[in-house]
Amino acid sequence: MTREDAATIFERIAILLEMQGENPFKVRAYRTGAELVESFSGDIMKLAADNQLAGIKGLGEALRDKLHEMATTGRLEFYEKLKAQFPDTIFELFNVQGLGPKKIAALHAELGVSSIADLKRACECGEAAKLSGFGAKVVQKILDSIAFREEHASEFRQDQVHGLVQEILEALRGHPDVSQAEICGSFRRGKETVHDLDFLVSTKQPAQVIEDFVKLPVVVDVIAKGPTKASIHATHGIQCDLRAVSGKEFPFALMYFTGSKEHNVAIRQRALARGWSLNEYAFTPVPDHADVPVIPPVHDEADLYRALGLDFIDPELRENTGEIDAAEDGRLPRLVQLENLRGVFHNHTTASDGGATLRQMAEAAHDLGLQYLGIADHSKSSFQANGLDEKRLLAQIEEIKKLNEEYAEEGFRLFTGSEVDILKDGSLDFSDEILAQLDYVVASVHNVFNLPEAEMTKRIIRAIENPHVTMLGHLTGRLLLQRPAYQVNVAAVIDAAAETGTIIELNASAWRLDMDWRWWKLAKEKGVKCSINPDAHSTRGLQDVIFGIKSARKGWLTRKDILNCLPLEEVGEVLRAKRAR
Ligand code: DGT
Ligand code: CA
Ligand code: CA
Ligand code: ZN
Repeated sequence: MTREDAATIFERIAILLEMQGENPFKVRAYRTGAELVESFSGDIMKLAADNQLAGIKGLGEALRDKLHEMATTGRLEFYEKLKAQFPDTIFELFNVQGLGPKKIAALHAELGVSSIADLKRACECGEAAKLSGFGAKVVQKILDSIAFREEHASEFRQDQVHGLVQEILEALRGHPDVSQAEICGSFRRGKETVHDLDFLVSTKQPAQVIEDFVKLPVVVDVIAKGPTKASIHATHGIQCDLRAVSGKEFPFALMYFTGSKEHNVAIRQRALARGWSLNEYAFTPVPDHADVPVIPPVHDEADLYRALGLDFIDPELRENTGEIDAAEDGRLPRLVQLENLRGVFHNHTTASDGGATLRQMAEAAHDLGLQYLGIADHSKSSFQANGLDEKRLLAQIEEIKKLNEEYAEEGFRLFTGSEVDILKDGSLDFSDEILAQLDYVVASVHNVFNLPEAEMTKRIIRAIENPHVTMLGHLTGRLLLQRPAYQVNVAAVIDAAAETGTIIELNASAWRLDMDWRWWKLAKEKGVKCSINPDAHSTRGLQDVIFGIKSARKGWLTRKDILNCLPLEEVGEVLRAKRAR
């Protein structure tokens, strides 16, 4: 049994116990256990098999025994018994907004609801509204959530496809007949969600490459197969298209299949104006066109753009939102890269709902080559996330100070912080006196999402007007493919951030990528800085910055626009700046 399987079982035990109304501490123990098993830095399944788990913080005796049983027998009797009481589809219900374990238990016990399809029926026929604690409003919220999920049923988040893309690229690049392989389409452009994956290879043996592609282990079924292209469904159900072209055609096909369609249309018009027609294989002179310039050789995409009088346009920018004019005038930004990050803010530990301790998070950040790690556990109103009260927060500040003494000689530093809840009226969950003791503060909305737009906008602006608030967390609260953004006037919030000197977070979790990339150009024009925050709930979560980097690049951002590209010596000054205004 893999550690992922074991973690999933712990997570599911937590869910099932919660449904049965078990004590919240017990439920949390399994949830923390799941995070820990997933992000543990050694081979935890081997340790479990050898009974070597004692002393690992956050893993009590009950969980150690269960992990041992899973590692040695490949199953867990306790879980098998627990889950026998419910059908497997029950777990789908936990992704529906407005439904918690209590409501799911009631739906299951009283109406036999055990899947999203059952739930939809129970809501539509009026039965669900009659249950205690439900009513018309709750039912409407459930139906809205189901509709939102159905609307996005054919899309995938980056975290769902990232590993698959690497695996297929590796297989293609390792093929003896393939000279070049790339991923194109919305994935290459760094979109927050994608419909399908578009692969491209250059080869002299297209038929053989196609034949081997459809036999890859990730292939679930073959949709279509021809001499130079194929489409398959891969694991998770995502469609993958492969096209095989010659080396000469490769740059043209790469540009064409990267898109976007709107970018392609504009580029093709530009080519036509020179008397060249452009398709996925080549430039060709337009017959009867006056003064057609000689077509220069094209070996790569940069040559292709150069032939049209343009600087190379990074794939993330190819959305026809001004990148072509900028490329013509030499005004394209030099986009931020992963290597530019020097540290990360907004991270959770076991003190609230994270799976790793302060020290484990710090070591993981240090191992990634970062110079600093900003902690920001939840505040007391986020009781479901075990938010810290004043006393626990002050104790954490002390703990961080001690760790910093240890880390000082390694040139690494922890910053004290809080992800403080923005309450309904825009006031904050901690007093100014408490906030003043922190290095930085992230303010976020975590409840009461259903305010009218004007009220939500006012609420958020009031929060960031507090001089102690360094940055605004996940601006719209969206969960990609699961929950829409709440109503908020983003442009007005950007103006207020500019006015107050508040940094806006680009939450790098693949579920959020919030603030959305479409707003960053405006924010940058107004002088608002970005912080790419992993919002990590485990050591592994720190690596989500790769998704944040893609979105930042899509938002035209450079190293200079991003707080956490600053070296340790300079970043503290910026954190203090707003308070000093
Ligand atoms: P999605 O929906 O997430 O798969 O988004 P894309 O952009 O990957 O779209 P897809 O897979 O339909 O097509 C891949 C690229 O191929 C697209 O970005 C641009 C190019 N393309 C597809 N259809 C057309 C078209 O009708 N005209 C032009 N100019 N380009 C196209
Ligand atoms: Ca695509
Ligand atoms: Ca496609
Ligand atoms: Zn949050």
